[in-house]
Amino acid sequence: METINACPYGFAFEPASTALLLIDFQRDFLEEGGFGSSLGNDVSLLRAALVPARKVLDAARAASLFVVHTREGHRPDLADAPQAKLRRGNAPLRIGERGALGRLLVRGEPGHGIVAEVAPREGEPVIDKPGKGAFYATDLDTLLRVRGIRFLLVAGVTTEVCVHSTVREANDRGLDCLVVEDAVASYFPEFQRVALEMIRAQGGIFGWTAPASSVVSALAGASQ
Ligand code: C5J
Repeated sequence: METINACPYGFAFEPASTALLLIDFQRDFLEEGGFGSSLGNDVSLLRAALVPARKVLDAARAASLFVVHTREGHRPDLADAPQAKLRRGNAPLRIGERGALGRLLVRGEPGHGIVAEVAPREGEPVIDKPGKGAFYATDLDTLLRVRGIRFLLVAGVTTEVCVHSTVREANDRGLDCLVVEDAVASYFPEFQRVALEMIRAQGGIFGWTAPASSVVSALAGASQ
């Protein structure tokens, strides 16, 4: 077992049973003209997570961890998008409508792609998810079970939406989850702070948190 210096206490993990999950690092959330900016958000707040996330990704690859990427989005005919989700909000553009990065949150459009900084490598699964949680209507659970994964390191966007939904679902499936504090990001600084607090409160009610530097140190030890 290896240990990451984490909150609320050390995160013990076995590298062979650990996956790095990179959630929705898509142009639609991180670039101007995508879904996030169409809602009036400042995408630069999310881009701050890219350098720490890349460091964790490099360390995870060097330690031969199972790396899985996710993307939020819908079929081009929107048949998998609930009306409630399509109707939600009062933004000038809705899911499926055309913006500067193509149709918002639609699979195959430029905005749906993962940004270059943390792009998937050959052999790393990419899970297309229609919801906020990465287990809902996907085969992520199967992929993790087949590999015998018991520990998840989590990076991605946004902290209080897709990261939280996924970590809560993973926790209920019996996985120990560590959220990398500076490799997740929110459009709302206050939500970022509180979302991390919520994970590790009450003795780690549904997970652990640690900065990328602590995760990278532990993974460097694991890859020797
Ligand atoms: C949102 C996500 N915020 N990936 N999606 O709509 O967090």
